[in-house]
Amino acid sequence: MAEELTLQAEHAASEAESLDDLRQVRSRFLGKKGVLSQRLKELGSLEPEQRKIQGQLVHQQKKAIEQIFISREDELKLSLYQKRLDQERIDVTLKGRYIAPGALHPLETTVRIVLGVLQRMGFEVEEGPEVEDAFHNFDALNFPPDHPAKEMQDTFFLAEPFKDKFGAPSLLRTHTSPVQIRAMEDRDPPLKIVAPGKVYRCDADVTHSPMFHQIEGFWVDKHVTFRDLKGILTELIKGVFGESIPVRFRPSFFPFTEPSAEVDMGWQNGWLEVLGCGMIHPNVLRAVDIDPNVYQGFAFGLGVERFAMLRYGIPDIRLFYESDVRFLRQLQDPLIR
Ligand code: FA5
Repeated sequence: MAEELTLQAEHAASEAESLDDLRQVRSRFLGKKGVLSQRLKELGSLEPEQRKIQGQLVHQQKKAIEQIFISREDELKLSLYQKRLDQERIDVTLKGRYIAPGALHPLETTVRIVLGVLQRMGFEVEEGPEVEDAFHNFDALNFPPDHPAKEMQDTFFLAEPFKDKFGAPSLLRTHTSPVQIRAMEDRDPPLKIVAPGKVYRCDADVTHSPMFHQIEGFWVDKHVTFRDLKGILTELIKGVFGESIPVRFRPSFFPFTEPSAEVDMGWQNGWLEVLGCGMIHPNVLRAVDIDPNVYQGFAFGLGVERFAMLRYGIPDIRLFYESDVRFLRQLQDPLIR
């Protein structure tokens, strides 16, 4: 009878095809309510002499059956492992699939080149929000209340619920100059900051896009002069386009700078405007509680697309936004990361 139970256990264990099955079968024999526990309990009703003999037998049997389950478990584990090895085998002789390496967009490359030159001259990089209020985008920058740039035709105003703190609708910033205001509100001079980012205007043709990128730069300190502006911007343009590029400063007008200038660079036997600049207007400093009798500064804003078009010789600004890899691949700049 004892032999029979061991044979039954052996048979049942060998039938179990998974570790789960095996666990169930095992508890039928060895569990708390299993056959062997039952047998051990029954010993209680035997005579002491008999109990001793039977007890030894049941214990031996229990050991043997435990061993059966341990062996079967090892066997199952090994076969499952074998199965996994077969299923998950990788063919190392198979040729790898080609994953094209990514590359920076030419506009990003251009931004990094410009920032690199300015960072080497001590400018810190900072960013501002693309959704602005009229105060930071216009008023604090000394735009008069009726300035045409504020009109719906030129500026994208946002509908509810994007109201500024005065209840006026927010807008998509039309230039990066509001970063000047935010930085000066935030901290006292000296400030030497460069701020790249997206800007938005209702404007679209081969050289104008409704979304484009600008890089703002400004330096406010006690002794910043127009001479610093000229020197730094000349260095910037030569740093990006090469030493031999002719650079010209031409008087211009911006509400937030006085005097103001536009910078042209030599291009195809003529001149091409690449950025606006000037000495920060005293009213702008006053708007952020900086005393214009103590501090002065200069600021400039350049169009990234314009720089990129010149650098790569691209005739149509819209090519930058079409994500055509045949175009983008031609402009890869392996040195810029
Ligand atoms: C400004 O936006 C001034 N904030 C620049 C400035 C900053 C002046 C600080 C003085 C001090 P302007 O509107 O000219 O200026 O734009 C600057 C540059 O952005 C232009 O020279 C041009 O390169 C580029 N730009 C303007 N509009 C577009 C457009 N729709 N698409 C692409 N580039 C544009």
